[in-house]
Amino acid sequence: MERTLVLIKPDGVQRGLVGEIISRLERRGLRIVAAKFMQVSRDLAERHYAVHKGKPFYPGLIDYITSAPVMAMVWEGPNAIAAVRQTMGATRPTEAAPGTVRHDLGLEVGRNLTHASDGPQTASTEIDLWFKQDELVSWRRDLDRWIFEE
Ligand code: IDP
Ligand code: MG
Repeated sequence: MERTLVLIKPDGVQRGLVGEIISRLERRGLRIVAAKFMQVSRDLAERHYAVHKGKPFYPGLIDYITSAPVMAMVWEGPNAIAAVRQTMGATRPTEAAPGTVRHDLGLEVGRNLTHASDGPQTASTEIDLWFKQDELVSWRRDLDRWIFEE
């Protein structure tokens, strides 16, 4: 079972799309592990996006992610990292496939609604950056055997 960090960015929160995006992940069959509604500090934003430091869009990206609250979450499931990135769609909404969050709900790369970890190493680092161990809830759903082959 894989875990991945998901953020509903300030535009998703401001536009009232938190429920819609969570609903898509739930319906996909992924299981929520942690959630926290929070204002992101500049320090956390800079650590989260450290890999993009120096790129032209970096200052705008830090302003964007700190501009209003976000919904930070951890989701799990088989191949959860790839599954969540697939549900979110390509980084640029106009390149994202129809049916994805970014295609269906967005237009601009700088307002692309969500973040999702892009690999096992980043997922692990990002989950540790955003959540304490005791904020992660290990649990089972009665429905799991109808979603997970196990
Ligand atoms: P990802 O979120 O799909 O993993 P990354 O390439 O890791 O995409 O970029 C991180 C975030 O930076 C994007 O989600 C987007 O919000 C922002 N971003 C990336 N490229 C651009 C750009 O060219 N202009 C403005 N913002 C960008
Ligand atoms: Mg990324």
